[in-house]
Amino acid sequence: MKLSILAAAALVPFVSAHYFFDVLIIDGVETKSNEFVRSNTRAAKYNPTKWENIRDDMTPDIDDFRCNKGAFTFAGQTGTAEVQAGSKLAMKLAVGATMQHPGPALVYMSRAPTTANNYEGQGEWFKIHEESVCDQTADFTTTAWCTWDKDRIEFTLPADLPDGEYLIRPEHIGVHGAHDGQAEFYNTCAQVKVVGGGSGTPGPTVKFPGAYKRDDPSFNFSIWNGYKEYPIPGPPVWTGGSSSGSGSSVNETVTSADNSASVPPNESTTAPSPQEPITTGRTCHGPRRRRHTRDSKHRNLSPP
Ligand SMILES: [Cu+2]
Repeated sequence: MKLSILAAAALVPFVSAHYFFDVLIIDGVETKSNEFVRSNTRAAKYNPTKWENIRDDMTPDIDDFRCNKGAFTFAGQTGTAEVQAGSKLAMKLAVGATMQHPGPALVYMSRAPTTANNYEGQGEWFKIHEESVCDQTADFTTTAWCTWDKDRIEFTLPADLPDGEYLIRPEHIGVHGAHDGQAEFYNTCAQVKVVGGGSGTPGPTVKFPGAYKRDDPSFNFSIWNGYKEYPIPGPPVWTGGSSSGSGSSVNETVTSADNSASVPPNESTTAPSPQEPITTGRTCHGPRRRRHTRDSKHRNLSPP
């Protein structure tokens, strides 16, 4: 079936914008753009990472998925912010963008063996924050999602975090095209030195790449046809204490024997139903309202 771009646009009634994180906010105080956040080498810095219809060569299956394309080449020129365990941080988008894609936001951390500006992120990552749907009664294609139209992801560093240098990896995932395998990943890394921390053992941990699989239910999900529970990707959030989270039993601390916990539910992730919107097959983007920042690829899609 062939639909014109205009007809497809009418079926996909949400505003789109691409974006990237560049500012770390510490206890409400904004630092400078890329002062503590690694930049990237993408031709268009705001492009998402995808499995389908990829922009440049970025997919979630390559090493650069840790901090975004070429980010490690900026590590040496990026500062490392001293932050107190237990403090409130945020990661803010560049150039006034807001998260006008439906989907979850997650924040991961990984401890550097030496210094943060010398660390590629190949070690273990644990999750310290996640948010997805905040209002099930709102429009599930837009405002139902906690991060909708916000310019930042806010989170708290666990007080139990051991002192040391870490990477912080904020991630927003646009799932508007996930029914078609086109989840969009927006992420980067900030460099921090945690002080005043505790003696917790963060976990469960995952690695990037590896934590996300193309056929995970989280990335084969439809926001169309009303609310349904969203399976948040990655391990459970670590809030302190032992490696399997607060209040865990001894048995749960054995990571190798705990694989079943990380296996996605064996639910069908079949093709989208015919009622779902038909996209143009090129991008997630239907209607153009010129919300993209300098995304010339999309400029010509405006209805005449
Ligand atoms: Cu998009």
